Amino acid sequence: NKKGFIFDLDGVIVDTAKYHYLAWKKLASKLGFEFTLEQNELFKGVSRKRCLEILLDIGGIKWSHEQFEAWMTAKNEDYLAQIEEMDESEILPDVQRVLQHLKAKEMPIALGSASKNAIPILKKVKLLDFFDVVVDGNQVSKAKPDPEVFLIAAKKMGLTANDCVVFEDAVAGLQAANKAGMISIGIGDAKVLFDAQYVFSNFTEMDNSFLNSLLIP
Ligand code: B16
Ligand code: MG
Repeated sequence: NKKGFIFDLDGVIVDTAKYHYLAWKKLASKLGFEFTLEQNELFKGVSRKRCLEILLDIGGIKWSHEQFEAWMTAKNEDYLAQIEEMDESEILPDVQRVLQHLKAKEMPIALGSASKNAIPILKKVKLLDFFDVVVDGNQVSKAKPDPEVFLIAAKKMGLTANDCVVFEDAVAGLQAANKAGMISIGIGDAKVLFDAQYVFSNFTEMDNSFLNSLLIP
């Protein structure tokens, strides 16, 4: 009996939130307002387009379609420049141990990310080979908290939603996992991630015996 394990990217495998933040902050300051780390919390797991809509709302900025597209491009170019230097040292603690353990148990592994830059990032940190299936922002039309991204991942693994486990750092992502009928595991602060069925502050807190307990039918 196989269980599929679906990993979010930003905030679960690597901490790219800080690079997204710097790029959004730069755009905000170009437009003449401040963008705080606290506001950046709202951007986690949220699509690029939705992030820009929220940012322009925060700044009270009116825009045309052309400007919107140009700002999206500018933000992404800045972000890509930031992640250019990424390497394995940016993998979050114990991610490799968890991936290796699941691989050794021959469990299918998928990525379920809102990012359109997921594949280049996985290549940079040399983890792409662990993934049997990658579903990213290029393949989904409905952003988290819609369960689409995780349902596509389950389908591609050949599994039903009930046989999938999702690791997520964002509230929207956990809600998506719950809606999909999957086991939702929050990685981060339990006070924020109360939608999750289980919460661990990071993977070092999650031992292999917990992972094994998820494999029992
Ligand atoms: P991109 P995840 C999400 O990734 C990020 O958490 C979110 O902050 C970002 O806006 C979104 O990806 C889109 O990223 O601009 O690279 O397409 O957490 O779902 O892996
Ligand atoms: Mg995330």
